[in-house]
Amino acid sequence: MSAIDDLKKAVIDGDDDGAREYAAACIAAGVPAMDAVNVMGDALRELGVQFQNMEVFLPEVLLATDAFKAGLAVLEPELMKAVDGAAPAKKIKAVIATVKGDVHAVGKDMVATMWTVAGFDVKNLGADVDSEYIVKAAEEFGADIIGLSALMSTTIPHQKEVIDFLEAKGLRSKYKVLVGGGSTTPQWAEQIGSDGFSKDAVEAVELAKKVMGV
Ligand code: B12
Repeated sequence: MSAIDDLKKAVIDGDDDGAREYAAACIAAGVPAMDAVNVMGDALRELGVQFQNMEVFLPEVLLATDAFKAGLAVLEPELMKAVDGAAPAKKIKAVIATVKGDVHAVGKDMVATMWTVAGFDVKNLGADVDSEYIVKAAEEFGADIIGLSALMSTTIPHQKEVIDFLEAKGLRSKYKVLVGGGSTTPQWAEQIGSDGFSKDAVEAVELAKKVMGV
């Protein structure tokens, strides 16, 4: 098996050491870091299907998530190198959170990583974050962008809640609100009056630069 296949298997197996080892092997073999990150994301999504079919259970998914994070930590410096020099002249400031009631953090963390790698100043507020707190944190941080991740059909309404909250406080025009995550669609993004949607972390960089006009 190639290093990238081994990496995918290590994530599926929830093998942190393996994920670190094969992430390093991918780098040594010249595999683009983003390809390696994407393959780990694929591994999690495949597990999600197995989880839905009750072929695996929550502990396996949790272990896989940890292995993903272990691999990502090794790949992060390479991601930095890949986009070095592409940083926008104006430092874009962004807060990002997974919305209330939703603990899924991996995709949001990937977006936070890619925004950081692209030279943005990013404050990652974590997962299961209250809408009011997200707005407060954006105000305190002086953010330009609020990124909202939601992976469940039951939690995407909280993306709208944040926008409603901004509107109620007269703050909506201060921020670009970008949304993403498994249950989010471009239609939903438009319906709730967000400023944009992206399906993955690489596109999230382009999207953020586009809405900021840089
Ligand atoms: C890992 C995982 C978990 C882990 C999360 C661990 C963690 N700390 O993150 C654990 C085991 C805790 C978990 C728990 C649950 N899970 Co879960 N989980 C998953 C799984 C397998 C993978 C998610 C993931 O990490 N994907 C990989 C990342 C890289 O992809 P991503 O998140 O989509 O992110 C990318 C893009 O969407 C985008 N993006 C993401 N966020 C943002 C934000 C912005 C601003 C932008 C621009 C872009 C962007 O960029 C990212 C990177 O490319 C999915 C299956 C799936 N198909 O997604 C189920 C899934 C999301 N889970 C599901 C469910 C139901 C649950 C539970 C309710 C299960 C239960 N019965 O207890 C609980 C929820 C608890 C809660 N209250 O939140 C369902 C949701 C169904 C639905 N549509 O509502 C899914 C789809 C599985 C399924 N098929 O049933 N889960």
